Amino acid sequence: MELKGQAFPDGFLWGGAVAAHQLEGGFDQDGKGLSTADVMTIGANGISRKITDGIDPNEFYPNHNAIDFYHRYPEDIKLFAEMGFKAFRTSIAWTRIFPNGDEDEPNEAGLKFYDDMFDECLKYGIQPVITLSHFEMPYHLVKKYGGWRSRKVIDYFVKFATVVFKRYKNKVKYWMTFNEINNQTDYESSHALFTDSGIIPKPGENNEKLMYQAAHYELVASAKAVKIGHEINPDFQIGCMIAMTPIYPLTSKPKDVLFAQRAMQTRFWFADVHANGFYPKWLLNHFAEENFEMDITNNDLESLKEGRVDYIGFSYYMSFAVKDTGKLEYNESHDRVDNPYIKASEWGWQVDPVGLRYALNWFNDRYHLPLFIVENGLGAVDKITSDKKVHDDYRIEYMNNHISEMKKAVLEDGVDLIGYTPWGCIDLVAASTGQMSKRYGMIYVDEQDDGTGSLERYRKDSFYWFENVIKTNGSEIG
Ligand code: P53
Repeated sequence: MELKGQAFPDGFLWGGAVAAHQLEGGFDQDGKGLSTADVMTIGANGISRKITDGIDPNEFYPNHNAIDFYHRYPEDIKLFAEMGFKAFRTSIAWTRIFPNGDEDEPNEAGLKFYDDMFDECLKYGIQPVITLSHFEMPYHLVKKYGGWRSRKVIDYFVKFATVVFKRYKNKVKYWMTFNEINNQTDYESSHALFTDSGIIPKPGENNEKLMYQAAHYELVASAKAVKIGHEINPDFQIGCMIAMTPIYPLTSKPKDVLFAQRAMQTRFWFADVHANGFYPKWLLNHFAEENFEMDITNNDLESLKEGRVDYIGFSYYMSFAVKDTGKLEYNESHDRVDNPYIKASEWGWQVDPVGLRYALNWFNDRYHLPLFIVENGLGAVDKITSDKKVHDDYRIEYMNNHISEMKKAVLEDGVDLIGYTPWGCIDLVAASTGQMSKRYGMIYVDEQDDGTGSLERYRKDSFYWFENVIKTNGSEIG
């Protein structure tokens, strides 16, 4: 099929994506409480961020001020409107609404901030697309309850969700519950359990068991929120958010293929529970095999059934590969191998546009639900010229190649895709490293890793390129 000249379906949601803690700053403004993102220091390429016990005055915390979207959002949203955005994905910082997480009443100043910011989007016809928990939760819930170790946190989350669903029921249609809930599959990494679940494992604890229990509570909380959301506004579309990294077998050796299949099951069972409303049997068998005494009640199983998601939101940056290890259990922190057919980014992320078409078809075949690409992009070092230009042809190439594969999935394969919101449409603080220099944006922000800089915004070459993609509804992409 000749793709050039054909447009995406009418109403396709082109836009951009960010998360509250990575761009807002204002970490202690207007009653906001401390969040898990506020106790993570800066790292570097290959060097993990530290998680400190509260705030250490000798450390630098890049999320505290981030890019100051909290005060500059009118200017930034104006730039998004100039690019032609139809949708803007961000998250609500739980700690602006419930500073400690366990209060009875929400913080009005925090609610007002999102009211005003959403109005600013709607003024330009930009739909806010909202994640409820994007890699952050009140730090108080971590200190008092151990984060998502505790079943109690389900109620606090559901309360938070209910308050914001009611407040914004006429301003927001598309919601997601937990960002990249499946990132914690990498439970041995230094902070996947903390960013997803507010958990700091103690020496001798079984991280895998911790991960499964926390994920279970989150899935129940998500399902309860979905059910309540639909009662508040039946038009709500409430999705999950999965970090999609296809996992390929390194060769066609049957044991490589079988292992890759189990690796996919291990990384994506979260989506099964979100979409199907029940646990896959292989996983229940695994819990029994490992003697994980999981706290899963009959009421929980009922909730999971009643709160199935409306769509699958997912991020797509890269693919993985694996080969037979002589056992079937996949350990994400150890079992990945380099794919010889793929080049990696400067940060070691294996860039694979074809994998996006594969991912779209995989989700479509498995769940038969609408899909929404809510993150995609290239983290790269940008150079700004003396006349304030950024010639980011590498970013344009990355996006062009991904949109081209996405177009094939939609127009040739018939995948039902709601929209495409590339990550970090404006430069912001990287989640994994805390760096500003790992830039994704189409808008350059003058800020360095140490927080210095004027915070001025500049349009990159990719800004004008994406503006044209949106204006032509993708019809010039081949
Ligand atoms: P940064 C790992 C793998 C795939 C996506 O990531 C990931 C991560 C965690 O870093 O996170 C998502 O900023 C996440 C965003 C994040 C973005 O990808 O580490 O939802 O918050 O910023 C890019 O380069």
